[in-house]
Amino acid sequence: ETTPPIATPEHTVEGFVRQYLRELTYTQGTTLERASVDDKYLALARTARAYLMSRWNRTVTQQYRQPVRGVAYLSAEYLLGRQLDNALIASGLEDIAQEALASLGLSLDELRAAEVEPGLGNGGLGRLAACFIDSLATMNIPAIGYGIRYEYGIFRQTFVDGRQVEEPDSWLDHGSPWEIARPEQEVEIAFGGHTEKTTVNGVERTTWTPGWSVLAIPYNYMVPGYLNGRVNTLRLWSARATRAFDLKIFNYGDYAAAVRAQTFAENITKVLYPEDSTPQGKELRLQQQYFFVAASLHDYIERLLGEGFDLRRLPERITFQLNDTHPVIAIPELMRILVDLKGLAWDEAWEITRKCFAYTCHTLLPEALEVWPVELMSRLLPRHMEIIYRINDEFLAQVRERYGDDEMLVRRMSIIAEHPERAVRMAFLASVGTSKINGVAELHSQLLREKVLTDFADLWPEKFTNVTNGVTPRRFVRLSNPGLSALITEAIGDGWATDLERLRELEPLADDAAFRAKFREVKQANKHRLVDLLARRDGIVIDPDTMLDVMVKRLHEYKRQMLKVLHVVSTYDKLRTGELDPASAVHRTVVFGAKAAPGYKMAKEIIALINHVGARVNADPVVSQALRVAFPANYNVTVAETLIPAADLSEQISLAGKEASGTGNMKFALNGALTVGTDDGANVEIRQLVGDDHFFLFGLTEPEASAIQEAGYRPSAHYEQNPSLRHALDLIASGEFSGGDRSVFEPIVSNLLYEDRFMVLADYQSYMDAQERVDAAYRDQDAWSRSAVLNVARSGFFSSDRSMRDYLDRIWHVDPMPIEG
Ligand code: 26Q
Repeated sequence: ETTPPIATPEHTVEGFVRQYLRELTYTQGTTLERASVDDKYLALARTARAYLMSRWNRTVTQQYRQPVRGVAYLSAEYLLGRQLDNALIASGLEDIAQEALASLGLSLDELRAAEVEPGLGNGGLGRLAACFIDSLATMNIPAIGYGIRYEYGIFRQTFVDGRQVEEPDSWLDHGSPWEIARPEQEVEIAFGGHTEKTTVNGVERTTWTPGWSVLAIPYNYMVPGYLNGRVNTLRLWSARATRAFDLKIFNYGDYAAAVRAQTFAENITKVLYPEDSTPQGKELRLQQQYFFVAASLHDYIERLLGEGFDLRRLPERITFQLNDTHPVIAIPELMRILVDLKGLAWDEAWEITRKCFAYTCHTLLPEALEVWPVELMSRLLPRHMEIIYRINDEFLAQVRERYGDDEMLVRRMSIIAEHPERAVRMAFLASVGTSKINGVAELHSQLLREKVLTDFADLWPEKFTNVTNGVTPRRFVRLSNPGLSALITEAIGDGWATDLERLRELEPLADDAAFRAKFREVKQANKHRLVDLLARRDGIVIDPDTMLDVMVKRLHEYKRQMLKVLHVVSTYDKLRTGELDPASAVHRTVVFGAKAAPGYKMAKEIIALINHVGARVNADPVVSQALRVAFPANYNVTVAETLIPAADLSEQISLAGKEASGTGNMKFALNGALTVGTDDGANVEIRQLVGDDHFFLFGLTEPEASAIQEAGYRPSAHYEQNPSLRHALDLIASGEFSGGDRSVFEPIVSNLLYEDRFMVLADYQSYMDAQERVDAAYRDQDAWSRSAVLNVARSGFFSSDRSMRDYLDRIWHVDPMPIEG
């Protein structure tokens, strides 16, 4: 450490005020009187950052070129959410900041609302990565996250006539106080061109002459541990044109055209792809993947390990954790580095490579498995394609050796698919090129072994393991539910936010009427916060004195928002016809939040249907006494933080065997919502932990669903046999929700009647029955809050700290490294 220590601003209101005014004056270049809200927010962000800066430097210094084992998390997505509050709670500054701002006549609430969240992810997978790096920092683990600095994150959703319209998310427009660019640490990334074989001293070598290249510029983000003085790094890469482009500018004559050509390179990190289940095989997407992975491997090996490191020892130092198949091109890239650039023998390089990588799978849907056409891979990454072919040849030789010449099996297991076109199966490459493969919930890991990667699990049973997902209690309880947090601390003391199993100590309090009353007060206050947010943000009016029934997640047929719609429509019908009495029925507000991939037609139709049903329900003077629907546009992490703590009922209703894990389900349970859910993903574990009496289970099990599919599923049979279901579908088909136009929702109805891939109709009655049990349970508010408290007390397992412990024990074998001083 050669830099003289610069004192961190004092941890007092005066210290905070001083630093704040300094930032406002010298960085923002303005005065309190003149400053815009953006100015004031930016100065506040920089103030919080200043408190963390020396801790960040200390952490980085300790990690840099030190011989300790660490982990590098490779993810194409990080759905971080707002940074300000997290920085403040991590450094114990919330109260100080509040007071300091108040003394300047400013409101923390107003300024925090000015932050645009970095939406650099689609949903579950990206948010999981954000939770994991939070836990790693809080647990003092030497870790770095690598990813992509998209200029445009997940699109902003608006509704026009109830239909989704996408708008660009230009999140960097208002300034980016949380990132620090390190242009001097740029990495050049090559694409295209051709390869040549040469023989040097009898040794065959391959050289790759690329056709073009771009620069990867790193931007560092702080990942503060919770109250532990540690700040890890998230390093996101941004694409820039190389100086070769600049040179051409001078030689070319056509200056303007040459400058325009630069934008070609810079397109690589322009936008996050909004598809999250049916990858489109787009060239730019493969460019993004290779771009960030190649930059990250180079950065780790050349900068963090440094000169003179013996790469044969690489597996002793690092595990590269592959978040789904998106970064799997790292496997041939490391082979290229070791063999072509560092001169290691193929076999030795392969052993190192396999030991360095581990792969997490996040899906069970066959259409979600990434494959890249060989034609594309060969054109963009010719050397990597050769390496993949050789990996495949040697792997298939091993298969033949083990099983004999079973050509069916060989074709099944080949990394290269032959139909419908020659393509690289990325999940297979990941299975062959890593030492561990994990699913994200018990059921998912089991189905992975039995249904998706069966042949690989048979060949290498010891490679397969499970790590059930988790969520960070710092953001999803401490920060988002201050009321519940205070109640918990009052009851069991602090420390629970980093040791979430301690919530068990709340169990006896479930039987304490006074505690339950306080719990209900907190829930009610959270509902009022939500009422305010929806009024302010969306102009939506909701009644806090109703059951809050929430389904928030990406829109997918397998997640079955349609099932929830059918429940709403059936209830509407019953209230309208008088079968249900609006005065005595349990009053519900059903809240949806969901974005559809822009090209996913059926998903967008379902969004329109939800909005149209909602409009009809809310406009009906009789029905709306007992049932209302709210669908705020642009559901994101920030909305989740207010919505989840207010919820009474959590909808987790995917067809069994389709949702890998789910993580929203965990956030709701931790905030004291009860779940109505299928036996799917992590719901299984939630139910086991909270107990059957405090969870509303319904629906087919995975084996039952599979058996029906195999025997030939006929959805229309359910329509024919079930009058209530028939009424609901007929009502939708009749034009009731589309101004009498029968054609609008016809595609949805006929899809359900004649295809229904995700068995909505098969689970309809069971779901309706479960909802009746929900109503009955809700009528007894005291019993309901007892269940809610037990949900909180028994959900400590779902902390992402526990997930990290499992990764550490089962996969990474990395030790914590406390920061001294
Ligand atoms: C791939 C190639 C091209 C374009 C896009 C993609 C792509 C992007 C995102 C494919 C998939 C995703 C995201 C998947 C995802 O979020 N999966 C969810 O992961 C969660 C965390 O493990 C689980 O809880 C959910 O069950 C799972 O659906």
